[in-house]
Amino acid sequence: MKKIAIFSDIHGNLQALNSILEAIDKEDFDEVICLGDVVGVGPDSKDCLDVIMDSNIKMVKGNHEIYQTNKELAKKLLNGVEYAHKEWVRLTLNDKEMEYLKNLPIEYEELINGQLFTFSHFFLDDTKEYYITLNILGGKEVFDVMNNYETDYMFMGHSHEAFTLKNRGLFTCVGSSGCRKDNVTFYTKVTIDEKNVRIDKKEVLYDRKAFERAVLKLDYPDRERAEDFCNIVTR
Ligand SMILES: [Mn+2]
Repeated sequence: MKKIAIFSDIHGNLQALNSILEAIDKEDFDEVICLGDVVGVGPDSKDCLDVIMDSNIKMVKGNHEIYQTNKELAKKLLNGVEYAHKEWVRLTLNDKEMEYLKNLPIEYEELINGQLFTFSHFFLDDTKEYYITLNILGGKEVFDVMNNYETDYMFMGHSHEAFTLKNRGLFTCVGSSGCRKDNVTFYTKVTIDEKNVRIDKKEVLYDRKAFERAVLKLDYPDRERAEDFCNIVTR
């Protein structure tokens, strides 16, 4: 039997990250995988990244990590305030952290009991270098993309709402653990044995008040996005 813990889209929510890792620590997982977007949106990108770097967690790149390492692409894709936010995050990161981001894989694959497991922040195009922007629940388009994936199980993030779609393989979006609207976050527990693959969402409480304080004490570019995604009332 193999047990894997997965989470994604922490987005600078240090309180949620710490609570998830504490919960994961209590169980004997064989692997812990973070599906990207550790940085951006919330107030504590650098600290969250340091926690991941100091752990044995396997991480893949999300678009927010790509924005940090590919300035040209960030310029092309982001509007003024989004770019200002990216630069604000960038100025907090040192060379070691930037090097870590540059070296992250975009996809991670593992063969378990003869079945292929794919871990990635989002759907990738044929070059496996860039991702496909699509409305993730947009019907036929999504199924066309899934048809190009030679895998049995895929786990991804990016969409902040969790969902599972069945095609040739089983595609699970684990959702965002950092952009939460209350004091509950979660990780995904995958239990794999000879016969079954079981996927459970495990809820975890985190220090919501400390998170809100961390957002509100800093006046950073595009803070409104964090307020909006996390339902933080400023007045
Ligand atoms: Mn993303």
